[in-house]
Amino acid sequence: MEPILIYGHPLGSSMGLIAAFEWLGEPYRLARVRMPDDMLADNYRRLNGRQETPALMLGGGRVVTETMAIALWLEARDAARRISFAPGTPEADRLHQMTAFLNTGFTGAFSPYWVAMELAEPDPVYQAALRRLGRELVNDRHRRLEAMLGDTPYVLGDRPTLADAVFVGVARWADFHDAIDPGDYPRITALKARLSADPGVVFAAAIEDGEAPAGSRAFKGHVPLGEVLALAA
Ligand SMILES: N[C@@H](CCC(=O)N[C@@H](CS)C(=O)NCC(=O)O)C(=O)O
Repeated sequence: MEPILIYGHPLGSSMGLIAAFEWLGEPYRLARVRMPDDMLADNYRRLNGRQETPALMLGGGRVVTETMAIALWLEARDAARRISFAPGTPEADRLHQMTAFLNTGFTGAFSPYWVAMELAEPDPVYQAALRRLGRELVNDRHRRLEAMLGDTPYVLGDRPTLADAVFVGVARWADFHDAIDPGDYPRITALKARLSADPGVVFAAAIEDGEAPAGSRAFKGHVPLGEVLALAA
């Protein structure tokens, strides 16, 4: 059975993992989750007890959750080293360091914005404070990332890797929340522009938008969420 990536929309971080599957080029399927509605159903806990996306369904009902774990699963299958580096090398260490930073501090900085947006009852004073905190945290993490990036076209060199995949799904949240001035971060802004023109990312974004893009040799189609949940039972 091909692995099935369970991705969330709209604006899910998992969009970057769809691009990673495209870059890897190995057969895969997708299952689409409307956030948060589909994840609130009790049976979704079979896939992820924390009711989050992404998740990866493997043969025999085995499920891998957490972006970092899915990225490592992809790395282990990347024999041709298309999206990763040989284990034990300084490049592999740098990939893990960058991916961890992007999946923790960089992603987590947006939490106050999401809390402000998803509050059950409006509370303008609290929401304004959350947005202020979010802006500070997001800009702090952007400053750090800007300093960590070199003058290479992608996060770690001249080709996209798993670090770019983890970055691209999340980086657009800064624009959605109007959290940054793009001119303050020229390397990040150039990286976002380059990645948004990348064929794998264009494909992933079209899938997320509910389109049926052509041109992928690896993507073998969608599986209804109900069928994936049955596999996990
Ligand atoms: N630590 C998890 C976090 C995943 C996460 O926060 N996913 C978001 C979507 S990007 C989610 O499912 N949020 C719940 C919701 O939207 O209700 C990971 O890295 O996979």
